[in-house]
Amino acid sequence: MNRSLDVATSFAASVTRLGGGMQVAPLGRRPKQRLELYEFEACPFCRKVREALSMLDLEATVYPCPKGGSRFRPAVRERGGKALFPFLVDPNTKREMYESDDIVAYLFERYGDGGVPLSLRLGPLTDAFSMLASAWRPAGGARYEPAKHPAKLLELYSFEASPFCRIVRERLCALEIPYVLHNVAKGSPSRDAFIERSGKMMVPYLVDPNTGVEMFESADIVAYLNRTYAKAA
Ligand SMILES: N[C@@H](CCC(=O)N[C@@H](CS)C(=O)NCC(=O)O)C(=O)O
Repeated sequence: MNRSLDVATSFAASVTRLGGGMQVAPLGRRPKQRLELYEFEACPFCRKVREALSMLDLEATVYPCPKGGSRFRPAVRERGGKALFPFLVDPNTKREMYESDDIVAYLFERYGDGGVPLSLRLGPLTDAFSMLASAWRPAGGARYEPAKHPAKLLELYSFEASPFCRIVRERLCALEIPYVLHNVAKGSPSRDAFIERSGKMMVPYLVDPNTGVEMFESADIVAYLNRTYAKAA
């Protein structure tokens, strides 16, 4: 896809959700162990959960489960009984959950101040706008593409409303590359540590411990992922 169109449709997806996942909400207790999220980028229900994670400044290990993918989908079927996404695992409470509304409510109850922001509690209206957001990029992070599997987890500094981060998450998703998602939305207390590490406040920022690469710039990151991990079908 042409780069300008790529960024424009990704930007449109964020605007359609009125920038949900741009700004941190009131925070509550912090998890000791990292959450785990099985999801795929194009799924509108998964987006609601990713917005919640950004707003609550929560990290997660993301296991991408694009359609046609075989890496992590079986684990969800085994653990929960069905291949339905999003699927959240909270090792701190041993909760394993389907259903985006239940997951969002759980996250704000446990890690926020209990109140779910309006943009995420409008039921069918929230779903409709999240579906519209996905509709801008129907092929983005929807289907599996053959890839090599890195031994160590990649790390991505991101926040849900950033159109540039979405472009990178879509690629990680299609290639079924699991990663640690560090959310650094506006107001995030994690931003100082991120700036300390990377040198400036800009996302997406990819860290690949398999190759020692650490980089900014969504187009360069996508090219790096393609070069390093994509396999011709
Ligand atoms: N009510 C559920 C709906 C979840 C749902 O329908 N997810 C779709 C993806 S958008 C799914 O998992 N489909 C099965 C598949 O992709 O194989 C929720 O809000 O979490």
